[in-house]
Amino acid sequence: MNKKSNNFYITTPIYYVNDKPHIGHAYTTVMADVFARYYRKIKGENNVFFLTGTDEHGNKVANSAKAHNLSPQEFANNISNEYKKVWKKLDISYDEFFRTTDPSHEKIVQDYLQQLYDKGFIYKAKYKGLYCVGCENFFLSDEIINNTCAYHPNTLLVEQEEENYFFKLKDFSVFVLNEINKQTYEILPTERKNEILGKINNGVNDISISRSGVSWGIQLPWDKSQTVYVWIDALLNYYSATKIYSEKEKFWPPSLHLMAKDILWFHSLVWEGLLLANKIELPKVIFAHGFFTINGQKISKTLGNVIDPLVLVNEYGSDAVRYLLISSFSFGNDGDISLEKFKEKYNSDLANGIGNLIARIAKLCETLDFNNTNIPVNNFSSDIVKHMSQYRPDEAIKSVWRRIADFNRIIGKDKPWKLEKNKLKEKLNLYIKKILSIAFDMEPFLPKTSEVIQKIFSQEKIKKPDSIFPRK
Ligand code: ME8
Repeated sequence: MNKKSNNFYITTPIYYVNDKPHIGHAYTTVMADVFARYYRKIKGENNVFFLTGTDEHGNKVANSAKAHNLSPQEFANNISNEYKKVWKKLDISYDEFFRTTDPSHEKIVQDYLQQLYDKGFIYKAKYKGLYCVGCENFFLSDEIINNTCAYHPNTLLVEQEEENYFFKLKDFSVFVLNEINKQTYEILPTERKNEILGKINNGVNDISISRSGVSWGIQLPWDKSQTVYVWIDALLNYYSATKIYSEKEKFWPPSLHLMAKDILWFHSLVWEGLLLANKIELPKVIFAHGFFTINGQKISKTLGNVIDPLVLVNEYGSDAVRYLLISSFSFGNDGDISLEKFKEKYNSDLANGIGNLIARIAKLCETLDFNNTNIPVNNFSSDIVKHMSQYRPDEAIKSVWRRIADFNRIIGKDKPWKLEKNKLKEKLNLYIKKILSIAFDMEPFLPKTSEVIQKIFSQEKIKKPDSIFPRK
């Protein structure tokens, strides 16, 4: 495999289709979109592969389907379409949308596990433990709070005892640890990496890779009475995708797996164990961002505080929602979402910030009947490059907004409307160059606004546009 490859392969988790997407899913997917758009500019359109999709098997999905009186497949079709609809509204530029019920994936999973079985890395054993169907995962006693896991306070753990097939994760954890220490692949942010290292050093158990009591899943090729554990099926999507879609094989290994910290363990150890066992090169970076609450509470259907991204997009527009999500939280840390704060930020940063700046400059140009000869800028400013290379899209967008605030201040100080005509022309040329650079820097974050600004300020006769971000 070519280490110096110019390719960039970025993934989001594939989301469960037990319910419609909420703001947490939107956050990860918008962030992944920012990276994909950024690297398309840096590396070229054809050198980026942005994958998202849906995780459709397992009891969590089967139970929801049943509650809606639909077959799991019908229900999965509906919800995965919901995901596609929301991503379209948020201008998510994914290259492929993966579904684990794709028959080509099912075949790849079966072949993959058969290989591990033939190599002797899979064995049969009895397992008894407390299971959270919300996470589709077993929990150890030190991770349990009031008979629930930390992420699903309304879902009681149930005791399950089954005879399953197990993957020898414990054996491979030593090799994974070695790769982490060699920095062959990175877990970010560093605090998360240290947590994972601590957990591995505390001892790793082998992991069950099949279920006997779950019918909605991929059959194990060597024992048709069992289905593949939904997490194993799901993780393999990242690999399957490079085989299923045409001309994607060159993208292996993944450059960046993005997710929240809730599923980091699966992505930073289990996934690597499965890959090492089949001698497949490991992903480069696993990045886990924080987990969000809404007004201090866990996002939960039962609590009725779920924010539908579509409602937000209808209220503010897609770029505004993207901006609010990207800039409101430090990438990697937990955060709290408040609709009131979103509104304040919308008015101060978008309506008053960029909206005002565009209007002021365009109006000056229009009044002067200015002859514009500027052409769009074609490269990112050094701040953007620095922050993006450090996995800080939040800092990157903040640096753009600092420039916007400074710019508004400078115009106030310059008082260009008082300048004589020739001096004013000089100033406007300078302003336009600056705003075109801001517009280019904005593209990965606010693609529509970026395009609108570039259009306005590349015309020969600049006209003041209708308000881009009307006050709310
Ligand atoms: O775990 N804050 O799917 P899932 C931040 N199917 N991010 C959040 C969030 C919150 N409150 N809630 C959800 C699964 N997310 C598996 C993944 S991948 C091989 C299989 C985002 O639908 C975040 O990215 O429960 C989190 O990791 C993911 O949704 C969990 O999505």
